[in-house]
Amino acid sequence: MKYNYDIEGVNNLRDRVLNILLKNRDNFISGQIISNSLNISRAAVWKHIKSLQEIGFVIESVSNRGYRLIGIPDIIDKFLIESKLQTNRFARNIKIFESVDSTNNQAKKLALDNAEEGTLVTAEQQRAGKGRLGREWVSDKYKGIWMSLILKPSLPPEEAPLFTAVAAAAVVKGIEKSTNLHVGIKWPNDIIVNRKKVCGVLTEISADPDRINYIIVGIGINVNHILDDFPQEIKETATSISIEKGYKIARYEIIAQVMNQFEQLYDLAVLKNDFNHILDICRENSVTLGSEVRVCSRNDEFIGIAKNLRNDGALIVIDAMGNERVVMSADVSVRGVNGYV
Ligand code: BT5
Repeated sequence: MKYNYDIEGVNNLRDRVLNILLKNRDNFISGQIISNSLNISRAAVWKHIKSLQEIGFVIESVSNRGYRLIGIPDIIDKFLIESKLQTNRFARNIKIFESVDSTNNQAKKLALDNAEEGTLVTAEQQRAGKGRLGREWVSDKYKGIWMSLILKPSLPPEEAPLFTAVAAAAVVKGIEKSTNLHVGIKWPNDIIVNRKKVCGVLTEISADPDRINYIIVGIGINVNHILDDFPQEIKETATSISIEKGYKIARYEIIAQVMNQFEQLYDLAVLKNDFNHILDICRENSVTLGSEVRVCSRNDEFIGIAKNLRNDGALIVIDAMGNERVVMSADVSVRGVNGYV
């Protein structure tokens, strides 16, 4: 049998041992082969195997046959994410926290500290996860993906709202690729499955009058929650990927696939100035277009039919008088007239 140990770019020894096991997943590989290929002792190989087992990797060890990786824990691990990344820049620099106030706040600090575009901040738990307009985002430990991406497009600030559309399109495509689950977009920032919210996007912008300094795109995806994990206030309106699929899903794979899609769509938008493809994905997967919606802003509320997404990302709604109303995303919530969607 030919063993595969592509160790390029993997520096840490534990990760290099893991890389070999991953590449030969479900097959035995001898301790001697690992030790020879990494130029470390058999005892050192054993030490790294034990440390991987301690963080939840299920590795079988059989004398005369060696080691076999049979289970990967659901941890957010840099190396696991990288093993599925196909990007050049996005998530190549990752900062992982066990617990933070909000990954958007941490990303903002890094952006102010000159972090490069594509830097990703993730956390196992947020103690003060943020929704739009000061609302709370429930971010339980180990259950979901709470992450924020730093973008620095050379574009004027008027274009910034379009990046919520880029994120929504990337999430739809990324979830589909990693889990085969088809999800829809409730304009502008909710990702929906079976009429319930599985993900929310919070885009925060720092800009001068003529240019964007940075954009933080915060993405919260409910992954391994069961219904009882949600607090009473959102039990009726929230769902998770595993509730919809019926089994648990590895979060690292979803993170990587969302980043893969995000970079492709972002490059199309920013380098080729083509937002049309992204808006088409949003239109095709919209659960808002064609429906009767209630638009609520601070000083206005009306009911109408959502007609189209304009090229700048605004929603066109026809009100009861037949007038075309342009709804910008900044300060409104759009509800179905008979419930959440
Ligand atoms: C959002 O706001 O949907 C944006 C959520 C963004 C969360 C991410 S997580 C990583 C990053 N760091 C942060 O601090 N935030 C971002 P909005 O459209 O305002 O929706 C908020 C409303 O959704 C709340 O008022 C609840 O009704 C509901 N909600 C809260 N937590 C939820 C959850 N986990 N799942 C589904 N619905 C939730």
